[in-house]
This record gives sequence, C-alpha cells and structure tokens, in this order.
Amino acid sequence: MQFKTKMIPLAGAIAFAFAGAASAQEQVVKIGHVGPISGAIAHLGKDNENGARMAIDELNAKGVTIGGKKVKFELLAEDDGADPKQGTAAAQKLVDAKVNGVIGHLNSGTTIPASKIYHDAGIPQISPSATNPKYTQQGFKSAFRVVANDGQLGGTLGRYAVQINKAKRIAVIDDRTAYGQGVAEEFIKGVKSKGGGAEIVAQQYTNDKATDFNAILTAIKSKNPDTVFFGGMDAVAGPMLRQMKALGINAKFMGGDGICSEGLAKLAGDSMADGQVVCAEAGGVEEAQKKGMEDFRAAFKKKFNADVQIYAPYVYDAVMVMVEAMKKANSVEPAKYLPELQKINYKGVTGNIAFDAKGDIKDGTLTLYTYKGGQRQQLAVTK
Ligand code: ABU
Repeated sequence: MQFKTKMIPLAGAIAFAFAGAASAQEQVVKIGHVGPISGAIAHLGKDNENGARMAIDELNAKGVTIGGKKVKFELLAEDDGADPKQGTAAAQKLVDAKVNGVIGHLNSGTTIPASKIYHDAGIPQISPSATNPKYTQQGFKSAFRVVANDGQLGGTLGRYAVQINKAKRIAVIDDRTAYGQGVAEEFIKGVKSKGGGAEIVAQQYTNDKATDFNAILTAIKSKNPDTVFFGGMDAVAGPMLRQMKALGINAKFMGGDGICSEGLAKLAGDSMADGQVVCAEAGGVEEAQKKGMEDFRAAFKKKFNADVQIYAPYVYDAVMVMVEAMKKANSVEPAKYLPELQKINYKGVTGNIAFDAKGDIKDGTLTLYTYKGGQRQQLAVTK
C-alpha cells in the first residue's frame, strides 16, 4: 500500500514544529463542579454551574501559566440532583477522573457526605453555597466555603424578626434537609436570644419535593402567626406562598439563602405581597464593591441570557480562588496548592476571601432582601 504524501512548505513545517513544542508545554487542569442540574432546584444548579463556566472561560481566554506550563482549564460538571447518594456517586466519579479540585456541591445535604470522599482522595473542595456548619466542622483540611453559614444566617434572621419586624407569634417550617433543618434551628435560637415577647407558636415539617402544604398550613393558621419562617429552598417556598395566600394566612414569610433567589417571585406567582418576604443571601458586598458585582451580573446575563439566581458569583470566585492558590504554589497538584488555599487572601467580586482554620470564610457577610413588584430588593448588608 502506498501512502500519499503532501509536501509541507518549509515555513509551514517550522510553524508546525513550534506548535507541537508549545502543546507539549501545555497542561490540562480539571476542575470538577457539582450541583443539581436535574430536579426541582435545577435552575439553581445551572446558575452555579454557569458561574464556574464563566470563570473557566475567562481564565482560558486570558491564559494562565503555572510551573512554566501554559494551563488549559477543563470543567467537569456533574449533576447530583440535590440527592446525597447521587452526590457521593458524583464525587467518586470526579475523584476517579483525577480532578485537580472541586467546586461544590450546592446543597449541604450533598456537600457534607461528598466532602469525606474528596478529603480521603486529598482533593481540595470549595462549596460556594452549602451553609450547614457541619461541613467545616469535620476536621477536613480540604474543605472550604466562600459563604457565611447557617449559624450566621438563621441567627441574624431570627434577631431581625424580633427586633425589626416586631414578630410576636412565629411559625417555623423546615424541609428536614441538612440545610432546612439547620437554618430553622438557628433561626429559633436567634428569636429566643432576643426575647421581646416573641413566641414560637407552631413547628411543622415538610420535605424538599413536597408540593401540597394544606395540612401543615391549616394547622399553622389555627395559631394565628404574624410570621412564618421556612427552612428550605425556593422551589418549595413558591408554592407554599401561593397556598398561604389561598388559605388567607397574612403573615410575613422569612427564609434563608435557599429561598432568596431571583426566581422566587415567579415561583410564587402573584401571591407574594410587597415586603411580605424577608430572606438573606449568605454573602454580599458593601457599597465600594457594588460596581464589580453589577458588572458581573451584566456579563453573566450577556453570556448565558439568564439572570444570576443566587450563587453564580460565589462559584465564579471559588474557581478564581482555587486557581490563585495554584499560581501561588506554582503547582496544580492538590497537595502542593492546598497550603496556599488555606492562607489565601483574594479580592473577588463577592468581597474579600480568606479562610479561618476550619475552612469557613473569615468575616462572612449577609445581604437581607425583600421583594417588591416581583423584584428582589436589598434591605441591608450586615456582618
Ligand atoms: N445554603 C442554601 C442552599 C444550599 C444548602 O446549604 O443546602
């Protein structure tokens, strides 16, 4: 058999040889991302994943060199469906793929069990949104989060209910997930710490897939609450608000970051009165950094034709922080850049990011929001 040969002109041959040399000096760095891309909160999972994609695309466009080699970042995006079992399976898949680091997961209920898998494999993990304190209380040096935790979230909301909203009769519902239960418990502690004559008049439970709240809301209505706190996510809070309106429960509705999305108003239909909902994002920026955050939101909208839901900017920063640690270590090897991650001090779009000894963000901020005319409106930024 004869091979047809094609002559390459000399200049082309030299260029070809150099291109080969350049690619030999290129290294692929795999960044894992995990969130729920299916199920009721897929819109939040996609928001997170797009935050990671935005960071990776920017890094590749800019060009990053680490350890003398040009880096090509690859995003390995996995869906955990917000389910703990699917979460550990996704974690194992990323470990088997030899990722250099992981951003995720979105939910506390998936982040906590997955963190042991990453820890045992020596892979750094940064959650951009899991707020249950247990995640960073396990003694895993590989676990970090770039947002405040449920102690800060629930506690602040509890104190706000009593001090600012003057709540007296409070009903509490949670979805029994690691996040929902945890933030509700912290909210109750916050209420109790302020006294002020506020009482928890009812406590009810649901789950993260429920759509019918008639029985628990009817029980709550009989206690005549002025405030209902819900520990759970926006996909459940929306229909819950609709059913509260249908039952004539005219109470304030409060919740943590899980309900505090751009999409809550849509999920609640026209059932949300102006100012009725008060929720908190587990992060936020003060005046001087607002422009950076607004620019990010505009660039995100342009790239994905979608508004930021909650945590896309935190995911973006989490990727940037991980890469910054690699640059400082001059290595993409987890064992080498992990010590740099532990002592990072990085100015991101979501504010300054540095971690305490447990891996929690230092000086975490909260942003309180309400909704008016179906739009999320900021009430306050607080520490
Ligand atoms: N922090 C709200 C949503 C994620 C979670 O902690 O489960």
